[in-house]
Amino acid sequence: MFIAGCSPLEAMAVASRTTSARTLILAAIIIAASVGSATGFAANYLTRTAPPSPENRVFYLFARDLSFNFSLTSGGNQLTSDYAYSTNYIIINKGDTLVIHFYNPTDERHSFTMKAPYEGNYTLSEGPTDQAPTSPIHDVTITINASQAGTFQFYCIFHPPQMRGSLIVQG
Ligand SMILES: [Cu+2]
Repeated sequence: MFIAGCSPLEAMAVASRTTSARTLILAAIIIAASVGSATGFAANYLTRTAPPSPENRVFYLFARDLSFNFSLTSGGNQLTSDYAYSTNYIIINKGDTLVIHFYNPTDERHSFTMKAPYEGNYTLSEGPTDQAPTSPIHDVTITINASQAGTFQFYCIFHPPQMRGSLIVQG
């Protein structure tokens, strides 16, 4: 640092004062931030309301045929089918009982599969096809007691990677 008109000793003193001032300002910012977040935490804790009462939540989920030519996809984004679920997110609260009515109106089989803690694997045969246009549409009712909060994937074992969704259990 060069300060015009100062001896090197005076310049060092000025530099040191500048540093101290900076340190003080920095310390003030850190303290303000800590007090602020502590206050925020306390306010959050004090105003926290009771968790929502458990509810029965009923969802209708469908296997969907998106009807595009998946063989035109390529490279790292290549798909092996054009199937998807009718929704990618199911959001409930911890403590809820989730009832999913899962239908397969498509011409291929599909599954609703989850790993622990909501482990399950439900496969539905294909529904009406061109060859059998009046064959029944299969469905299954899946019940999940949402005892653990978090985000959990559900997926079809036959149509990765895109036939999947997330069950979000808010804690
Ligand atoms: Cu599938």
